[in-house]
Amino acid sequence: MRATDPRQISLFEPDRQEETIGPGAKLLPEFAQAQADDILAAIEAVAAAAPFRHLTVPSGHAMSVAITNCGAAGWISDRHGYRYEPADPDCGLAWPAMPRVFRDLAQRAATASGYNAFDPNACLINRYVPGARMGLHQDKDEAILTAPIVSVSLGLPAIFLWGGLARTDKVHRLPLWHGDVLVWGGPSRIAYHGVDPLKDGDHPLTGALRYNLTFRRAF
Ligand code: MD3
Ligand code: FE
Repeated sequence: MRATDPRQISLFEPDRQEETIGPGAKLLPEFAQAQADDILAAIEAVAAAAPFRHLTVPSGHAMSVAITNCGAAGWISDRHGYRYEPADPDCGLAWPAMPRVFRDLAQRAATASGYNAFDPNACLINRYVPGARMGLHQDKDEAILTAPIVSVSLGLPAIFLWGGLARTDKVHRLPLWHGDVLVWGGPSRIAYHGVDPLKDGDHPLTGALRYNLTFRRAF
């Protein structure tokens, strides 16, 4: 069994190389590790102003993943659909500003993947507890689909699922560990993707949690 076999997920990452995983999509293993403490502290500060919440999707179900946002725009969902909003609907105030450590990391990752001058104005923060998952979906609520999405994983590892441009395309499984960064641009920007139910575990920095940050140009 290879060290990266998704059935063999361990708390700590094996050695991996930077890898193009699809057209315009790149894995930067451990790219965010050195900033992890600062990023986790900044997540706490964002969540103090805009608490994590379980949004309702149009079907009426609550997401198992809890979310919050920072930046000029925040992604939300309710009975009526999905959209970006300049203010937190729970309190009516603007979302917290995007911390500099977030923006700098997202821009460095984009540049390292060949996307210069990435200027994200939205950062969606997902928080997973064991059992939480994200079904296969496309990210198409952004007005500008030419900008990449930069994703940062922290804490417990997860199995990321990604398929093609059709829901029925073959789904690949990719383990993501603490500090891993993915950059999705070009044709891969609208690929179907999701996350398997999180396995239980105890990470030294996050306990039984996984965080994922996605940096987007919303409008
Ligand atoms: C591929 N988040 O927030 S990150 C999401 O781990 C989301 O929480 C997952 O899907 C998570 O929308 C996956 C990797 C990712 C993020 C956005 C993408 C992959 C993507 C957009 C287009 C294609
Ligand atoms: Fe997504």
